[in-house]
Amino acid sequence: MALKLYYDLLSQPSRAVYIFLKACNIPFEKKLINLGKMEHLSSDYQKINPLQKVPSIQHNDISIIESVAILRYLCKEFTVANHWYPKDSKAQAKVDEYLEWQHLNTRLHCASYFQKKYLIPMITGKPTPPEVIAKYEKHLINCLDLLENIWLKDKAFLTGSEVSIADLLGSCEVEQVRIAGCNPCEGRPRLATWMTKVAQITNPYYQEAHVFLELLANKAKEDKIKSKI
Ligand SMILES: N[C@@H](CCC(=O)N[C@@H](CS)C(=O)NCC(=O)O)C(=O)O
Repeated sequence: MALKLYYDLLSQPSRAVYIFLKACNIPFEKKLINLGKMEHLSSDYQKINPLQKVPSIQHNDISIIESVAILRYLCKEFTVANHWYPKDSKAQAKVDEYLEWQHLNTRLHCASYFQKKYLIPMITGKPTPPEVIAKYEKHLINCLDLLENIWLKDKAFLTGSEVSIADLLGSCEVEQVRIAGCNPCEGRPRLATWMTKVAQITNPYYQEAHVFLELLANKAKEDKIKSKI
């Protein structure tokens, strides 16, 4: 069976896998699972991903869920440049360090901030109380500062001098907070340079995957300016 990717480009890990497949020239069939239309909750999709989340892939006789597992599988199963997930144990362990860390850090704090400040109020029509947003913002700021001052302190990319799957997951996750009106790069020059580099290396696909996000982020920026007038 040809490779199939089940995804929604509003999902951070979906964008990372989508950009990776495109940047590595791996042919795949696009299977859009529209989160806004609740398509991830259908019984058909539940057979592919019992957790009813995106992304997932199907390849030959296997379905794989979880973006980290998917990206590692793709790096082993297809011919891709070594820098994405180095074969050398030491270099690979450096990429793995970030992949393990990000679940309870970049992923948790960027996604939680996005959900509390933007997604949940948008769905329910009820704004999150400012003191609750402040709590999530504190965690977010701490996490972005760790990216700036620890992970990117002395390296061009999160885990070394070359781009890896860690950078794709990281950058797609950080982009998401822009929809909620946060500029993650403000006061963080290393983060800004790093995100620009990840985009440059994977363009035009990075841009393509972020078209809708850019629209939402620009709207959030305009709303912020208007609220100050
Ligand atoms: N750890 C998973 C996270 C997957 C995930 O939470 N996906 C979100 C979109 S970013 C989703 O499908 N949410 C739908 C829901 O929870 O109902 C991964 O990295 O693939």
